[in-house]
Amino acid sequence: MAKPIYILNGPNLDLLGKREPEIYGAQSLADIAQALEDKARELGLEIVFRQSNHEGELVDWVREAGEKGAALIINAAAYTHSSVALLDAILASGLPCIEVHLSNIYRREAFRHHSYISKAATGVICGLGSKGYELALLALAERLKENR
Ligand code: CA2
Repeated sequence: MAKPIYILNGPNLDLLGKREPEIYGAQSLADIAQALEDKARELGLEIVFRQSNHEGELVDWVREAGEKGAALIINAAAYTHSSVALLDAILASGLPCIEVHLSNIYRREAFRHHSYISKAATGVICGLGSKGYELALLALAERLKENR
């Protein structure tokens, strides 16, 4: 069986749909997961979709993705701006990786303008809301097809 695409989400993204809809949209994380499951089925892909509030757990999952997955989509949330550990794990995984942010981090506070993750990312999508995850999945689907 083909390896799945891991879609990992960082701290506080479990609050989606409950707070700050003007920044992050009205959809819950479960809504986003469902839409991505549907899109993945259309594309003939398997996904593993997870969220954690803990940096170490995210590092463990990136390492799991490196062993069992074909590619990685990650919204590391606030760890984007602080985590060398996640950067190192993504680099070590050797996976194609797309970094996604719901909001346009460059229109926000200066501390959100720097991403440690981007150094390991094949591509970065931000500011398009949950559509960003879908576009990342499409891009990886094409890439994986080319490399078959
Ligand atoms: O825009 C994004 O996707 C972010 O990764 C979201 C992070 C933020 O720290 C990054 O700078 C940009 C925050 C995720 C918190 O999500 C919430 C959702 C609803 C209510 C409150 C927080």
